[in-house]
Amino acid sequence: MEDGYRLWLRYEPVASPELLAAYRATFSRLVCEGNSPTLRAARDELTRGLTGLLGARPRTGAAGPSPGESAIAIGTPDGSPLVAAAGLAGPLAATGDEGFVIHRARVGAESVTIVAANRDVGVLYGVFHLLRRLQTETPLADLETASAPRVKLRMIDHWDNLDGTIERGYAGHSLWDWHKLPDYLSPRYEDYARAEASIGINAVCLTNVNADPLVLTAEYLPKVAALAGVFRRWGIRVFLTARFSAPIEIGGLTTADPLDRGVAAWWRAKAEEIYRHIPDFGGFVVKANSEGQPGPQDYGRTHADGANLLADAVAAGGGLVIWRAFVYRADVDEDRAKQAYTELTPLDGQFRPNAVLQVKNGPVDFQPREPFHPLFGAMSKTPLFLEVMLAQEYLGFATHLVYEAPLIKEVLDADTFAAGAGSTVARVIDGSLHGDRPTGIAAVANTGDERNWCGHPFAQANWFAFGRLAWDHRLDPAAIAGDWLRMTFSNDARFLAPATAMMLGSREAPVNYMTPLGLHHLMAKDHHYGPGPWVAPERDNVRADWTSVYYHRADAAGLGFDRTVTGSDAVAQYHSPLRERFGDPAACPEELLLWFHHLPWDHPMQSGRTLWDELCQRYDAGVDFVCGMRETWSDLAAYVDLDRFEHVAELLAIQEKEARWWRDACLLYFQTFSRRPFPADCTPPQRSLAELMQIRPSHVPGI
Ligand code: GCW
Repeated sequence: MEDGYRLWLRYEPVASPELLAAYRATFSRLVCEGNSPTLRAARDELTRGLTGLLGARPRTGAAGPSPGESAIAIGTPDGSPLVAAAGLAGPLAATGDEGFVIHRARVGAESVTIVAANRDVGVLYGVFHLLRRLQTETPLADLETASAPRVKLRMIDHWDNLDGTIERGYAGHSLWDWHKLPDYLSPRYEDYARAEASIGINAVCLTNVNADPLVLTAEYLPKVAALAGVFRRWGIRVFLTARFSAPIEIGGLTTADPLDRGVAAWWRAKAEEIYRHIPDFGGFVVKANSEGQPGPQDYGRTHADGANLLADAVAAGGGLVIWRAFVYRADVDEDRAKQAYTELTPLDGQFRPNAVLQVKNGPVDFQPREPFHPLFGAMSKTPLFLEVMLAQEYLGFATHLVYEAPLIKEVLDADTFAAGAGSTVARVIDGSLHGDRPTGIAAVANTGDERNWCGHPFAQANWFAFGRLAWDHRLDPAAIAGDWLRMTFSNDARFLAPATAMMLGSREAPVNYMTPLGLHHLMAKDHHYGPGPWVAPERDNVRADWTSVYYHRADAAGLGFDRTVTGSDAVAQYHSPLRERFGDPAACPEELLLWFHHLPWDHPMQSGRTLWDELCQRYDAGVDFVCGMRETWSDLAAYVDLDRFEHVAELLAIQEKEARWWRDACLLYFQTFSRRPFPADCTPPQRSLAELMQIRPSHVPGI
């Protein structure tokens, strides 16, 4: 049964007879000189992959080639005489610690494909790269390459709780079986690590940022060490979340004040204890003074004081502190979209070299579309990591097919203008704009213990695409989708063209059926599943910046959040020419219009329609796209196994139902302010607003 467990590492037999013959002749013998755990992992993966793809296990050992056959050799110049003799010092010099070179050469009388790297982990990445190229039916002539990652830390953040639940997890329970660790190591840990390594992920934070200090205790550290022990040979370092008040909760201190000597000593001792268990421990990820989490401000200190306290503790072990920039306060009346910038920019230059700020793609919270976070243009002296979310908290959970690579790419390519044109977010995070520093990108995981890892078969594509973009942010989302589809389903061109088009349009669809034209944060309270544009502070007894009315500001006059100089002036947090562009309704990109402006219902849009009519049209377009995806998918039955075909088809049916739910709820609600009829070409909602407001699903996952 095709249950999706194998992800994109299926290694099904090569379908093209010509390519199969060519590959068989080229990769008939496998030479792996050297014997580290990582090299063995690379060798075993290559054996497994070639065996599946070519239908025959490659021969190993030193025996010479049979006529017409040739070898594949993997290794480093230090560990492999064959690789050392291949004369690859030049190209290898540019590939650093993790990159690799794939080169076809004659060694003596033999023709050899060489996967070479400076370090074993680079060999591992080279092997996965080569296998991907074979899985996607690449001609032999195109296999040569040299590649190196553009950022140093490529990280997956799990929001997994120690009780096995996952905050914002929609694919089952946590993969980490804390109860049975460290004695029982589920085989799934290894499969997880393989999957991460196959896309270049080299860091994993195991625990939720809403952190439980228990994970830092003597009871749990051996469990963490056991997972780190599995992950290590796959090039993955483990991080943990640190609850800022841990010195009180598990240390017996009376304070967690970052400037208190006893507190600093406690964190140093704790870090030493962790390093005794996990010598390559990556460091701490911290959410502090945000959404009720404790932090340095509880003691009148700054975020820099807090980050530096922990950075000093892990410095001796070579660790990092990843301090999240997702900070905003309940007791402050400033536009939430502005608060992180207001809070953190004065601290630029005050962080230790091993402290970094991790910034979400947008200034509010992983919405279907946001402008890029203004902090990316404003902290030139502080290393910034980008944080994106693979779990679809605001993108329909695991029932909606949404390919997120275009969203991630949109923020990477966004120009901050911090040092003139071309100062893209990608160049801020890869260190090329502001100089050498820790560089990184992180994603909130979308995995769980469901058999197919991610819940929706197509959600695997987001995990895959994130890894690929983390390795090289210049990659094209279409090319990544193509690779994933080929590896996951089929190399058949008749399948690939429509399936790729479906994926590429699938991000704009939820933007349209949930929050078009720059609207944001219209979801239901708490669980965030389904629409809730009516959520309001008094009505729902919740703080203002957790409501929808705070963000959409609908009234009889119009719709949208005025963030220009006449409103919250959030535009001032962007450099020229962006602040002028965003600040002028005539120049502001329409997809961000209502993020920055409150506009009359009859505001003229580029299409010639009024704002109200355009809003209706966008909501409709979102639903229409989902209907189109259902048609496309049903035409592709011939290329997909029945299990996955039906699974996706049924989920698409749910998505259509939910897209209509979103559209109808939002339009009927906004109509109470616009007091305008639905345009003639808009499908009228079937249910009343009152009925839609009654929908209150129980036991929604992921809270
Ligand atoms: O998106 C919000 C989520 C919270 C999450 C928070 C964060 C882990 O609703 O569940 O908390 O972001 O990023 O810290």
